[in-house]
Amino acid sequence: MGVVNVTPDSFSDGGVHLQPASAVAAAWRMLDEGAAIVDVGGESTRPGSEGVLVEEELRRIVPVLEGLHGAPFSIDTAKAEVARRALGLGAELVNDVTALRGDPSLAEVVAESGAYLCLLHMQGEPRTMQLNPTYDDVASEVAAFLEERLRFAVGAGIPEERICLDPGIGFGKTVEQNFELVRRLDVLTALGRPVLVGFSRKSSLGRILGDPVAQTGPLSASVAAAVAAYERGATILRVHDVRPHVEALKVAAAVVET
Ligand code: HH2
Repeated sequence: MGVVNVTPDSFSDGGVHLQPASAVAAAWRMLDEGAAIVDVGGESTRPGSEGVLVEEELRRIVPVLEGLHGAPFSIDTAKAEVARRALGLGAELVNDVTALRGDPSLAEVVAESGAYLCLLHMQGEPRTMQLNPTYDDVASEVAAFLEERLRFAVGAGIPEERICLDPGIGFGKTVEQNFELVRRLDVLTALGRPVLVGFSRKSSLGRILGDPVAQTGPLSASVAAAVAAYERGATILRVHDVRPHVEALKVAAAVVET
C-alpha cells in the first residue's frame, strides 16, 4: 500500500503532494512500481495534530481521487462524508484510524458501499497520544481492542471478510511497544483477519538507530521493519517508498514461501 498524503503537515511528507497533479502523479508512479493499492489521505494524524474540517479534507482529496479513476485506491479518513465522496469516486477500502469510534455515520457508509475497511488501534487521540502511552501487555490489549472493533463493525453490517486489522504503529505507543507489536504479530494474526502494518518512516525507527528526538526514520529502517512484519504474518505493508519495499518484499517472499 503506497501512501499519498495530500496534507501540508504529515510527519514525513507534509506539503510534498499538496498540489493535486503532484499527488496524482505520485500515486500512479507507486502503482507502476508495484503497489497493490494507494492510500490517499487529506488529514494528518501525526502526534500533536489537531485535525481538519470536512470541507478542507474534501478540497484536498477530491481532485486527487478524480485523477485516480480506474486505479485501486483507499481513503484514509475517519469522516463519513469524506468516505462517502471517496467511495463514489471509486475507493475500494476505507482506512479509519479511529476504528469506527470517530464518526457515528461511518459504519453505515462503509456497510452500504460494500467496500473494504481497515480498523486501527490507537490509544488516546492524535493530539495527546504520545504523551504517556501505557499498557500492561501491549500485544494482548491491542488484540482485544481490535477483536471488539471487528465485532462492532460486523454488527453494523460490514462483512468480516472485508475487514483488515492494524496494530497502529506510533498511535499511542512507545518505541519498545511498537517493536513488541511487530515481534508478537502472531497475537493479531490469530484473530483471523489480514493484518496491515504501517511502520514506514516512523520516528521509532530513527530513535532505535540512536537519535532520541528523531521525528522520522530512514528508508533502510523502514524496509527492515516491513520485512520483519511480513515474516511475522502481515499481509499489507503501508509504505511511502514503494519500489524498494516491493523489491525487498519480493526477495523476502522468495525465501519464506515455497
Ligand atoms: N499511519 C499513518 C496514517 N494512517 N493508517 C493505517 N492503517 N496504518 C498506519 O500505520 C497509518 C495510517 C501515519 O503516517 P502518515 O500517513 O505518513 O502521516 P500523517 O498521519 O502525518 O499524514
